[in-house]
Amino acid sequence: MSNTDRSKQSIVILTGAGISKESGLDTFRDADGIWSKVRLEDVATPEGFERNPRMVQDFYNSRRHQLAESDILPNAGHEALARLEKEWPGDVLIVTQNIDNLHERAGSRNVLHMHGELLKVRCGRCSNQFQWVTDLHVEEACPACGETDGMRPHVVWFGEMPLEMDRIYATLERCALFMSIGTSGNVYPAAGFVSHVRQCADAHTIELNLEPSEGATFFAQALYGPATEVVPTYVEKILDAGW
Ligand code: BJW
Repeated sequence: MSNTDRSKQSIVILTGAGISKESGLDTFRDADGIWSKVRLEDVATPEGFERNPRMVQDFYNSRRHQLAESDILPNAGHEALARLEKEWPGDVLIVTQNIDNLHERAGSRNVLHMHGELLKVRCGRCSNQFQWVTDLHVEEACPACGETDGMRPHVVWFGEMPLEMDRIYATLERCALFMSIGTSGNVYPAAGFVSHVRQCADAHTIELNLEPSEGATFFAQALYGPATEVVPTYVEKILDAGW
């Protein structure tokens, strides 16, 4: 591949909880994952929030606290992707299902959080969003409209529409490389991105994960191992010789 060609080759990277595991954040569906401790119906659905807003706010407040702990840091996987964005002459977009901010803290700038962001909240009454680093309380007044019954974490629960879908699909359709990192392939629409790419783009597809995901057979290539090892290795290869 010549440098001129590279500048036209865009890369889309889907990330999931597995990339942040070695930074100290739990995945969802591994044996010790979040869903082994709390029921997703209780904390990750609009119905669960309606039933028990305090339990849901407590769940996200404790995850917000954990993200602020001094030992929760970007790892070599996040750092390699930030390096790729800096050094690859074409566009690099990270579409993350994660609500943590470890990609940004590693230096990535082009990041879409399709399932929302832990450090943001929004008002269901007036739709304004706010940066939020502390606890969010039940009956918190909205800083914009003042209503006390609309504030919620800025996250996407089951049954809700993920964010930025038009932009994501448009970018998937013109990419040359689609990488999926640290996601089990259980949750749609993200789990369907690889099939969409294969239908709509002439792209190479690769999964980097600890183990084969639910959608492993849809990828042209796979590298299995911890993200802190396989991601830097593959990024080095791309920058050196392409895919
Ligand atoms: C490592 C590692 C290491 C470990 N290194 N790797 C029937 C069929 C199809 C779809 C549906 C259906 N019924 C309902 C649906 C739709 C539903 C859905 O997909 N349900 C499934 C359960 C079937 N989806 C939705 O409702 C979504 N909305 C929607 O579809 O809207 C309609 C629509 C229509 C048309 C177009 C577009 C939209 C919304 C989904 C919202 C998901 N929300 C959550 C919570 C977010 C907030 C929070 O964080 O609390 O998002 S659930 C949770 O799962 C979270 C994650 O982002 C998401 C994905 O999990 P992820 O990242 O894959 O984690 P794990 O734990 O599953 O996997 C980790 C992987 O890492 C594993 O493979 C490990 O091996 C690996 N790993 N250590 C590398 N060191």
